[in-house]
Amino acid sequence: MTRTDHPVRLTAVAAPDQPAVSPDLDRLYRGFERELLVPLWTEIGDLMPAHPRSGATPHRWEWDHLVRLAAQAGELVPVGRGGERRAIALANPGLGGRPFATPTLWAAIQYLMPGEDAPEHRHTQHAFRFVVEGSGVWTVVGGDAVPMNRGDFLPQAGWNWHAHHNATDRPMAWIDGLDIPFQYATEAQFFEFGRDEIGDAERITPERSRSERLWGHPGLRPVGVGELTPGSPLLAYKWEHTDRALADQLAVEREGFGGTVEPGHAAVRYTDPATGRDVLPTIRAEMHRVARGAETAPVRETGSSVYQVFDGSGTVTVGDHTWSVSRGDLFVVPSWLPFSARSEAGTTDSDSGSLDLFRFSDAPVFEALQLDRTRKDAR
Ligand code: 1HN
Repeated sequence: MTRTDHPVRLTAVAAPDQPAVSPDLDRLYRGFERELLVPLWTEIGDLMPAHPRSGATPHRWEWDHLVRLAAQAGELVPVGRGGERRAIALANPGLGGRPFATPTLWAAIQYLMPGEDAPEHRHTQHAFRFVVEGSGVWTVVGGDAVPMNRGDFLPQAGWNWHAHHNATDRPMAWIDGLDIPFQYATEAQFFEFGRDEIGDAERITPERSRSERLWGHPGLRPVGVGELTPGSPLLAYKWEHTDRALADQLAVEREGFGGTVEPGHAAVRYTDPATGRDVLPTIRAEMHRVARGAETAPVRETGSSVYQVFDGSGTVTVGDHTWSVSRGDLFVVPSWLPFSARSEAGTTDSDSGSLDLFRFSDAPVFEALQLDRTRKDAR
């Protein structure tokens, strides 16, 4: 290997915490380079910062731009073996053009044309779908066809076979969240192709999946179901339940009995009904409702999040970026940057004026490793 493409480059610099620059120091550094050695004194600020400094940048993607491009892809790009999915990932501008929304999380818009199938496969990456608009696609997980409708959250733990089919005459878009960047760093991923065609018995369009009929009753566990695989056995969390939980939480608060995160800010976490824990081993998912005129206090957390506006409009602040957001817009909150949200009063009388934010994060990883920290900043 020639010196110019040598993987280790060390430059002696004049700085108070660095050794004096001299020809001898330069010779020492060339010796380090030859032997592929890096001294801690040139690196410590980067390796051990006083607080998290994310490489990811706060960024917002506007939903109508994403949908327009996804619809063009629907016309031009077939979906089938190899590419597997017509999924278009958010690439954080701080992460070198990789299809990574944050250092640990993948987020994409996926688009399926009328009558199309996305072929069956499985992978170790944990995944979910969230539907901000539309309906008509069934995701078939382990042979169980699960309908996808606006507001539904569909977790899908790693290593389950899955395919999607659009049984209607309209295209449908939704978002996918996966722990791809995290698993990429672990170098522990596996992937397998499934059947090229899903069976006719699975190309059905039931209103409720088997999983929902078994697991979708609050506080009631089916006694006869045996050993479970990791992740939630409930494959769809329906909007009607999420909506009612948030509305009830705000009503209980108004009656003076608390129950919210902070005044005017209700939130629910999607949990595994068998364990009460997070819905996926590496991903936490929540829905937040900021009531009309309310504002959340700025919070910093280790780990990163991706948000999608489910309904309403408002203003969100991430570090020193502030954006106006409305239905479908996505944005990222990198580690340890303060985040706050404010709802905007609705424009019509029928509009509740609240801002509903779907959030997913890598919190289960940080909690398992005892790296989770939260700080509420003064407003
Ligand atoms: C995948 O399997 C899906 O099943 C979505 O819908 C996005 C991104 C990378 C690799 C596999 C899906 C994906 C993916």
